[in-house]
Amino acid sequence: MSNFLFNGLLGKADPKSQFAMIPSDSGIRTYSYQDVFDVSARLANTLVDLGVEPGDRVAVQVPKSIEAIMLYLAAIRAGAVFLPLNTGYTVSEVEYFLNNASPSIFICDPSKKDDFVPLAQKLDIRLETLGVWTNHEESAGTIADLGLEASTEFENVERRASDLGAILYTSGTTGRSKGAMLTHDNLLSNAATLVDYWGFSKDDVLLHALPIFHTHGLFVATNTTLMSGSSLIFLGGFSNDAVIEHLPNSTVLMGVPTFYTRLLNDPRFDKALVNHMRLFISGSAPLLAETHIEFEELTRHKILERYGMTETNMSTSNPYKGERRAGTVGFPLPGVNIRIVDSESGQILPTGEIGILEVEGPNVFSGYWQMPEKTKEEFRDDGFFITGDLATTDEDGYIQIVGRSKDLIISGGYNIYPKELELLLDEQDGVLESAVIGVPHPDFGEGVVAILIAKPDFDLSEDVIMTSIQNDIAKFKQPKKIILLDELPRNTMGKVQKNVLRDNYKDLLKS
Ligand code: MLC
Ligand code: AMP
Repeated sequence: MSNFLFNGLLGKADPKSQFAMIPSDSGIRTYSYQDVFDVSARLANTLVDLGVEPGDRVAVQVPKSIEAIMLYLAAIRAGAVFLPLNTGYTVSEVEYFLNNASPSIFICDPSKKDDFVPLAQKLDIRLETLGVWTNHEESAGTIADLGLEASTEFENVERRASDLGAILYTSGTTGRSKGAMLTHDNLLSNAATLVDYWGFSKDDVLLHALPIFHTHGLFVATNTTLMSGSSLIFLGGFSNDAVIEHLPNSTVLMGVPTFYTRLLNDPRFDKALVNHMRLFISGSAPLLAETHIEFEELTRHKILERYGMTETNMSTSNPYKGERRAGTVGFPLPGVNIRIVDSESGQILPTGEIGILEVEGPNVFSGYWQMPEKTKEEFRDDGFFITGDLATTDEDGYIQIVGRSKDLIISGGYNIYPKELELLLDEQDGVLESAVIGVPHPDFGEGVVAILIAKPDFDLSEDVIMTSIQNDIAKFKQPKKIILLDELPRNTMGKVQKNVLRDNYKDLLKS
């Protein structure tokens, strides 16, 4: 039967071609496209046997593995909605997502199963596990074990373009995360556009070092590979050692800016290592023009910067063939409409002025899961999505992202909404109020700093606060530094002046 996304991604795949090479401490495994069909069918059968029905959410928080990618494809084949969660989220953060999305199954890391049993019982959600497969003698979790016994034949559940394929949660300015609903067409149309725009062919080998619970590593990197019939070198995560070891056998690297700044700081990373490379792509956070220039000076490669968002997939890109301009995110992708408007009036602004970037096209999501009001607020009546990013265009039409109207910190490509951390800090013993800001960080671009005001007669300490929040919020969202002040700077309206705080502490994390 026709399954819009699965057929679109794999309809032309050559079963004999290699899909992935997976290096690990226990050796190298390979996956052919035939394995992709077989393993995703086994896991789809397993999901169905466990009671997953079309439209059900399949929530997963599992370590990065090629089987986790197969689980994504299996959920799609079974007509379900894939819901990946950041592996850094704590049990209490996961509780919110499971409560909100009410999946029929939650698949976690085998080593964390005990932590989740009470939660799964409380919410009445089936709990299964999937780990990294390192050794055929050992279990890689219940889903993998069941999959081994399941058939490699699976009749895909019919899904149309407008059916939901995935929900990815993005934090919100109010502190509440929202589930972005992505349709089969959102994902497939964007993959098709990127394959074409970036010149992917079956000869490409993409070095995959990104996490696979976000748009970048899951959809941009993986869907383009599948759709072009190319292959992956699939790393468990980013490290200079692994990337430098595998670059010689790769043709494309996709990364967040931190990948590039880390590589530039490594004396082993030089022109000879990457002479053969076809393409370096950066996104998810601003790539400093100086990083772009330094990279070009060292390697003669111009990093191709693109811009996207969970809600919109990829919206703009520097050209593959034309000039890639440092400090810009290029042009709207084919089929994507972009406009820059005045935030108050919604009027389109003349070239060169700074306004809010709005997007419309087949790439744009269909709304926030069970939040019709929030969805309405973030769309214009004519269907344009209000990104909250501040942008301008130069005289040649290159778009520059110059800031954000939303109170958001992007650290190493991960989004952190200050409100979420402020709400948690305000609950801590002795805290009167807090303000959370992002300041320049040499490795992550921006780093989180929390400014706290103590209640009268309370002595706050950075250590005590850090210890008391550690089980409630993912490590990457925790402050890199806490500052204790007597009061927060406020304007005449009483609003906290975060710009003053950002300026006062701009050098705090620099070294
Ligand atoms: C790790 N830490 C971070 C962090 N990553 N802190 C803040 N921000 C981050 N991004 C914490 C660790 O827990 C650790 O804490 C300390 O910082 C040092 O960690 P590390 O070992 O140096 O980090 P590492 O594991 O190497 O990870 C860094 C990274 C990773 C950059 C490789 O963060 C990463 O893979 N980022 C990619 C994110 C991504 O894929 N974003 C796409 C979103 S989609 P301690 O105290 O234990 O030492 C999207 C749409 C689009 O945005 O357009 O693409
Ligand atoms: P997320 O919600 O995790 O998908 O993050 C999306 C946000 O990342 C966007 O709204 C932008 O603020 C930011 N972003 C993505 N790509 C870029 C880029 N190339 N330059 C600047 N910001 C970017």
